[in-house]
Amino acid sequence: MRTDTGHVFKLEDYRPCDYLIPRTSLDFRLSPDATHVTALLTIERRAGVAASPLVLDGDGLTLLGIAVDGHTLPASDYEATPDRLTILKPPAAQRFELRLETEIAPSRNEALMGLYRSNNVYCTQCEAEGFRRITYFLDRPDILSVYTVRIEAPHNEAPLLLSNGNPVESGTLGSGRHYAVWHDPFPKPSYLFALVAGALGKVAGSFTTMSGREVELGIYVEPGKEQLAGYAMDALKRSMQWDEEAFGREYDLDVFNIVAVSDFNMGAMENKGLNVFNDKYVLADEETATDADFANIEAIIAHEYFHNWTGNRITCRDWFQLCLKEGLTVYRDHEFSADQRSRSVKRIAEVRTLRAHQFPEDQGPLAHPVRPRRYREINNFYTATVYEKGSEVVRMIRTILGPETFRAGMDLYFERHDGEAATIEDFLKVFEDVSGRDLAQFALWYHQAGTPNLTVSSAHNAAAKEFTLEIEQSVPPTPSESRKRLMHIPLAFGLVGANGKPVAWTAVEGAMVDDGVIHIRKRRHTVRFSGISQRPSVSLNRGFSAPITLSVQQKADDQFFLAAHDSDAFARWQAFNTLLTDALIAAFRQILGGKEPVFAARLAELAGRIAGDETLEPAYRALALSLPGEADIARDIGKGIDPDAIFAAREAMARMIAEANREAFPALYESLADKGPFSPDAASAGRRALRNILLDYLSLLPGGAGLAAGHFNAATNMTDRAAALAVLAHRHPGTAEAEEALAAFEARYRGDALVLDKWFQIQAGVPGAKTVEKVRELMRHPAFSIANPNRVRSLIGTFSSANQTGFHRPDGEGYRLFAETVLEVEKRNPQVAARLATALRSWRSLEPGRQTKARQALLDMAKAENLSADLRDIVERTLA
Ligand code: 0A1
Ligand code: ZN
Repeated sequence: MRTDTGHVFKLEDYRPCDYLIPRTSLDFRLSPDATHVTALLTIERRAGVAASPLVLDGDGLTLLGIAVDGHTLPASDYEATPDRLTILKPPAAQRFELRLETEIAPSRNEALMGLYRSNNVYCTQCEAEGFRRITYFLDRPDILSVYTVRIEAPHNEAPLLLSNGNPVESGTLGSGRHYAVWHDPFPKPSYLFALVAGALGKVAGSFTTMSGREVELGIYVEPGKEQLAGYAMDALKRSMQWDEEAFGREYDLDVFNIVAVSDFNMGAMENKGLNVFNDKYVLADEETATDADFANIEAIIAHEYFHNWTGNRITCRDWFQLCLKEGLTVYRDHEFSADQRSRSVKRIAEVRTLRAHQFPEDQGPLAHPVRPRRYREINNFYTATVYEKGSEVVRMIRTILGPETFRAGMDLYFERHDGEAATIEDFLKVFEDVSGRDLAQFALWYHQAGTPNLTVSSAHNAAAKEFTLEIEQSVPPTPSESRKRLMHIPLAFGLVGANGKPVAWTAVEGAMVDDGVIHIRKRRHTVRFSGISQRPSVSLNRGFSAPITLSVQQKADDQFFLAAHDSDAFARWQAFNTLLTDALIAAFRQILGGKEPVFAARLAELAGRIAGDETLEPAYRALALSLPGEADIARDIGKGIDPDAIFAAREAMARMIAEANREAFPALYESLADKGPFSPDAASAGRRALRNILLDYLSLLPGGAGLAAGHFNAATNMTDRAAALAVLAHRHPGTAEAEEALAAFEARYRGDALVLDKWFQIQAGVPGAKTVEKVRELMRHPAFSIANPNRVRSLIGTFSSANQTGFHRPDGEGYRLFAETVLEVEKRNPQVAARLATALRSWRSLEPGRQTKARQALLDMAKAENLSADLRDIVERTLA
């Protein structure tokens, strides 16, 4: 484990390396406890650079042998530590061959970085800095090398031997051993290196590219699970097709392989030609996966595939540029899913995710720009800001330039930078070049942290037939950036007349208004629309054109009107959601002794109308009916958070909606029952989603537990079964119905770890004080393992990030369990521990009693001995 060196990496310190490694040959003799690695590196001194020591990165390595140009290097000519190899006087020649031998123990690698074993399968994870745990190397993304990899292992232990690129040779050796050689002709950074070896089942497919080349596709899974990989294969083919159509991007190797492993720190990894996946994002059928799982699989398969161009063919110059590949690739996978499913439903889901994960990051101690300028541990920058906000920034470029110019810019990007390690400046430049525009102010979206806010008020002057919008921008201070510059915010909007139709204006002044977008660039804009005789309602940030918060002075009547009539589906959903949030906040304040009006009855009535509106997609109706989450409400309240009061307010609102619609909801619920065989398509999933949210409401009426138990018992797919189980466990905890269903679920899926994760998750999410003890008990369940990231995230991750009343138990017991467990995980897997620890990032918004206890938990973690760089970085920034 790397402990903290305290070193801070800075963007401005970037220097190209004096040396390059144009070719890399690796030879692996696999063995669980002693894998022998021989690396033959062609080292080239960059033209014009004087001879200087060559310093290679390592991490926990032992050097067994070293030779330069075939001659063993005398000990006086180099210095080797576990973390660094320095060749003191490299040969004077421009080029030389360096041969390195190291030995590693994959079976003891619990950090799951570098070469490790998962379920007896050898696999690698090298992003960001895992390659240096395999051999000494210039382990940085601007060192592009052509790799040839030879793998040797006993045939019975590892019948399958995979690496990047195309297979070139394989054969048997004496004493039951065999080998395979792979060659990847595309120069790549070391973080994209991959090796997989073991006994795996294969699902084969093929794809003919737009230029007529056949690509062999393979998805490898645990033997016996092949029938669960069909959906992933289908998603892969659709992704390949879509990237040709939407971006003109064709796949470039003869084979494309995906391997599913059961121990993985993240979702998946885009290694060139050999993607490695968390099996949770590959394996699915109706019996074991929910509709949300199917949608995630489709999105992540696409994401990793799309990286082949955005990330692999064009990679990042340094890790500060991470959003260059991640933000852009998330944007691409969002567009793919929008095209495969319902665009408006997808957009609402994206915005909910952004608000749930990125907004709290931006508003708390871990805030950082989409392109950070500093880091201590790069692993901690795989964040919602880099990924999700990074994607929103790309989307804004498209909004500002229009679809054709955006596409021309992307084409130029691929043409200009193919084979390079590029920067955000390179990316912005292509759009400036194709559009002739200056994007300097826009570039602040990459450089400045914090969520901008727009305050908007409006006025109508009937006599002058003039409608005015007063818009003011502000960007809140964030850690280490107290003064902010003014941003360019593309604000899509509409003026809506009393008939629900758009209102036209004859002239507009005060801001550039173009194609339904107001371009906010100054602190204040007074935007005057002339020729408007009746006061319109204003629909703002349509389609969520900018990742901002809005403070709008608008009458509740206007909001109700937009919630029923806005032609922009996102804005319409937003109007209703804002009303719900406002009412929930008012109720929260009432619970704490205030007196604020709550429009509950009117909202309950509107909820009923939306639920039954046949002109709306069921998936959209389901999203509208799902109340803002407890954390969403807390975020909007901002400070003095008492999660129990928020819970009570939300519960009361749900009951009110259920009561008000007790006549209509049952019939609607009945009418949505699945007819015919299961299909994971978006329309069927939408109907299940609507039916399941109706079940949630109906379960609050008399006889509700029985209804949910019936739903559970009659379920013919995991979506319905898991939804009913959650309703029982969360709405009726401790009842016979809930206990029986939990036991039945456990018995049915005993032995299927991925499905039992849902069982852990549902129980970790049970609201209330008792869940802390339940989580402790579940940590002793035979299916739980502290070494497996999926188990840890299901139980501890859900408890700490999705159970407000349980985790924030007033006596601090939730925090204590959390801190203990994070430290326990940390001994094995610092990355997973650090990510878990971010659950406390909003501790300052809690009411004083909880705040003190949460802070204590952070201090307890901070004072633990030998803290990893990963966890120390998170804990210290959170406390700062
Ligand atoms: N590049 C991957 C995410 C990823 C990052 C780091 C990892 O190391 C444990 C693994 C995966 C993606 O964006 O999908
Ligand atoms: Zn990615």
